[in-house]
Amino acid sequence: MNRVVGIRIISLEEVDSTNEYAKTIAPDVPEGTVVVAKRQTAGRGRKGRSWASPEGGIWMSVVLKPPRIDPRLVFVGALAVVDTLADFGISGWIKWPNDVWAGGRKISGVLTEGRGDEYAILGIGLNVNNPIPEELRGNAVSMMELIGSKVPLEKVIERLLFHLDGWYRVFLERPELMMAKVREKTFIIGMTVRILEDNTAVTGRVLDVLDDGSLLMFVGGQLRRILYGDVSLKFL
Ligand code: BT5
Repeated sequence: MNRVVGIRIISLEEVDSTNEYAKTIAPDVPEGTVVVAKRQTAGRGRKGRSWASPEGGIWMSVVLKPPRIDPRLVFVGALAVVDTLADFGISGWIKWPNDVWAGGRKISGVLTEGRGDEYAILGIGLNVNNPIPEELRGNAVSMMELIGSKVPLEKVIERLLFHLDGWYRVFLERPELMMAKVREKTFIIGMTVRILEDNTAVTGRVLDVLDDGSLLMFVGGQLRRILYGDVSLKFL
């Protein structure tokens, strides 16, 4: 089967946000086109939060055109990051819905955005050799920090593209298999967490990640399904 992710790569020195750039070119480029930048001046997280993107990390967006836009696309990014980390001896875990953690801190974030059924942008930020800003140090970590030496960035990009391509294929053909892997790699299962859903806080124990990507929780003696809109999750 032909490769999809990475068939075309646009490398930039600096950009506001690779997701923004990818959105402007999305209608005119083939599926699988990748935008990668050395630095972002206005890297974004969800809900307009900012994403620190100094030189040395991977700031990348992939233009995808699946038959149907499905919010589970976020897991293609998260699993590809987990597998990429494993290639370098780092054990990474998914903090549902869109973070990857390693060594107890956040090493990567995924931001999916779409336009109807026309296209989806899968944005991935991965701390590799970049410095972590002072204010994030307690919660964020880089591959370099975990390994103890600089990591070849090109090699990490190459592995990430390889795994993105693989997981995108599984997502298209056997999404339930992808979700089985997500379940295996989600470290919050069994933990008590607090979730902020549309400004309403819900506290409970996480039981499972369901096949549709939602979180099954035990809240106040009842089962609750949390859809992964713009929720933020805190440990208790
Ligand atoms: C995310 O948002 O985790 C998604 C981040 C996606 C970034 C990529 S980079 C390529 C593409 N282009 C973009 O403009 N964005 C995507 P969220 O769950 O909202 O988390 C944001 C929070 O993570 C911030 O409020 C900080 O607390 C924290 N954070 C910011 N920069 C970080 C970093 N480099 N490493 C770890 N944590 C960070």
